[in-house]
Amino acid sequence: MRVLSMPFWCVENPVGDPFGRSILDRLSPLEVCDLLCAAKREGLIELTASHDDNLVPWDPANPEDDQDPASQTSRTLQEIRLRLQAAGLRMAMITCDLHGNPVFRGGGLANPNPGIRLLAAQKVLRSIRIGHFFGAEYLTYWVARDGFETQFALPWENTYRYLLEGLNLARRYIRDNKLSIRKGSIESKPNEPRGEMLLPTTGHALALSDALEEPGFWGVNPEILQHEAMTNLSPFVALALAVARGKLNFVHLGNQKPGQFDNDNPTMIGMSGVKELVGVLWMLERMGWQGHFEFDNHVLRTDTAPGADNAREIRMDFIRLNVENFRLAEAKAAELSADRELAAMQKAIWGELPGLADLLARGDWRRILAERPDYGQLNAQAVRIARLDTRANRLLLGRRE
Ligand code: XUL
Ligand code: MN
Repeated sequence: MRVLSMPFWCVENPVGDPFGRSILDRLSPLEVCDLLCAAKREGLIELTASHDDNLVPWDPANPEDDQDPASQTSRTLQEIRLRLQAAGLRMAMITCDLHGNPVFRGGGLANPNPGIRLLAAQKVLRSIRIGHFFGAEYLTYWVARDGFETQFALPWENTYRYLLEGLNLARRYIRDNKLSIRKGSIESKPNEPRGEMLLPTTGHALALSDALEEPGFWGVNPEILQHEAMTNLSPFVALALAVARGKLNFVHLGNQKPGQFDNDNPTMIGMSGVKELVGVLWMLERMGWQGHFEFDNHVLRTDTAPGADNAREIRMDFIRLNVENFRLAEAKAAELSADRELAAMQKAIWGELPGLADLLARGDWRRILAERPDYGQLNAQAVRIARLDTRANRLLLGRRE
């Protein structure tokens, strides 16, 4: 069974939208922490994650308040750490919120204004220290407000250099100070909150990661089914390429109607997504990827109601529903992996010519040129994909025969 993470921000979200205010009562960071600890005690999750701002407020005039043991920031962080430790819940990932504070409305690490880039850099370094305080392994950079609405607003000749400088700085700070974070993670998104974002897809994030000072430190955490599907891309290519490059850190998980705004529906809640998620789990298992899934979604706004009891119960229910849906998909993926009939159908399509596969893998062009494959026989076989998919559908819908 996969290890699962539920972040602070998903549970805290009181679910307002651009057309209406929040309905759920707000919870303090300590109250959110207590719900996450209860979820750990129930055996639902093993890990959590947070933005800096979900834990403690940021004061730009005092960017090192976390270093002062007497500060309110330090006291709150201490209390959260004590509660997490008592529940055995690990903070796996820290990410710097560069989207909420209005000063970052024109961008964070890639903001064209060096004064704002400096504020962003100081905030990222503080987030890294907070992550280290909790023993976090991952630092996520989500592209957030690094983007544009009009093409003439950005100094394009410098824009990606700014991003590289900001991320290289983060890596150097972690290395020089021997901090707990062992991987940087880049999360792409095509739009929202900006009209266009600088890293719209996982492919863009992977390409940028290779241009950083220490490419091996950096990987990605695609958000499926949301971020890629917002522009009708497939989660399979994003994840498979990231695994093939050895750069899939973890997966952000929710549900999405393809082509829409960032739905952030809970896992498998919505009109589609069941077959996709089962397929993703089947594929990642096949590829031997061992990492964890982190929910990144929120309560459906319809499913909220005001009041203190609702504020806790609805959020706990939200965690339980995410986990239940994930485990359903996971069990189904295992069933598909174990199905002999499906395996036989795949074999018929994928071919059984290990000698030739090895020959191609070795890449010796002389031997490759010397072969004479049987074109007639190869061309005479129908590629029976619809039949194979029907078998998968039977398994998905519970009709085994
Ligand atoms: C926004 C999103 C973020 C990141 C972390 O769409 O996915 O919550 O995952 O900042
Ligand atoms: Mn995300």
